Amino acid sequence: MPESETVLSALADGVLRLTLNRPDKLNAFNEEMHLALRAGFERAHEDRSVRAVLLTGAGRGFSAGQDLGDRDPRKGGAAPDLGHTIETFYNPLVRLIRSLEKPVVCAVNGVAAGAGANIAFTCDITLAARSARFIQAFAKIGLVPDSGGTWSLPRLLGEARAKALALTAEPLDAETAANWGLIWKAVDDATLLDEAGALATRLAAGPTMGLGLTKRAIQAAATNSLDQQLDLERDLQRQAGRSGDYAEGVTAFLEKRKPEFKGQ
Ligand code: T3D
Repeated sequence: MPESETVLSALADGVLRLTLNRPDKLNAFNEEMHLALRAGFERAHEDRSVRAVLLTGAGRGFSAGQDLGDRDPRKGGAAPDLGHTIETFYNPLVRLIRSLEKPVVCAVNGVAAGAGANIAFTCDITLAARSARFIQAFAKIGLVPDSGGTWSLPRLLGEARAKALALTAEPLDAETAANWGLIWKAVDDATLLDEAGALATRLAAGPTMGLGLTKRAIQAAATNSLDQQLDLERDLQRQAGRSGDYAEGVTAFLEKRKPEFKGQ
C-alpha cells in the first residue's frame, strides 16, 4: 500500500510511533486512515525491530471517531451498511491491537469521541492530557458504542457508569477517567508526549516475549475461570522461562548490573 499522510509512522529505539493525522477533522476515521493505521499495526506484528507501539493524534484532538462527512444522508441513496464498515475496519483494528504481543501505549492528546475513545481504551496503557475528554458520542447520532466499547466499558467501570456514559454521551474528563480506572493516568498537556514516549521506550527495551505473554494472560482472564487461568500461567511461564531475555534478566540480577534485553 502507498504511504499515506493520514497516519504518520516513525520507528526509533524499538518504538513504532503512529500519529493519526487528519487534524482539521480531529483525526476522524476515513477509509484511507483506517488502511494506514492497519498497515502500521500489521508492521508492528511482523517487524521484530518493533518492540512497542505509541499511538497518538496530531493537532488538538486524538480522534473524533468515524468521519461523518462520509455518511452524509443528504447525499441520498440507500442507508449505509454500518455492520459492513465495522466488520471491515473497526473490528480488525481492535483485534490487531489486542492480539499484538507487544505493548501498545496510547497518548490521548485531546478529545476522543466515538470509536476514537474506544480505540484508546483498547490500547494496553493509555495516558491522556489533562485537557482531553472522552465522549461516547454514538448516543447523539442514534448509534451503539462500537470498537469494543460495550465490552470494555462495563468491564472497566461496571454497568452503572458504562450505561450512563453510553446513554448520555456526556464528556468524561481525563482525570476522572483515570480515577475510574478507564485509563492509566492523566498528565499535564505539555508533558504528555514526553511521558508517553519515555514509557514506550522503556517498554521497548524490556523483555518483549515476557511482556507479550503477560498481555495475553491478562486479556484471557476476562473469560477464564481461575483454574483455566492458573493452567495458562503455568504454560506461559514455561515459554517465558525458555527465553533469552529471562536468562539475561536473572544473570544481570546475579551480576548486579542492568539487564540488556534483546526481545527474544
Ligand atoms: O459509520 C460507521 O462506519 C460506523 C462506525 C461509527 C464509529 C463512530 O465513531 S460513530 C461517532 C462519530 N463521531 C461523532 O459523532 C463525534 C462528532 N464530533 C463531535 O461531536 C465534536 O466534533 C467533538 C465533541 C468531537 C469535538 O467538538 P469541538 O467543538 O471541540 O470541535 P468541532 O468544532 O465540533 O470540530 C472541529 C472540526 O472537526 C469541525 O470541522 P470544521 O467545521 O472546522 O470544518 C468538525 O466538523 C470536524 N469534525 C469533528 N468530528 C468529526 C468531524 N468531521 C467529520 N467527522 C467527525 N466525526
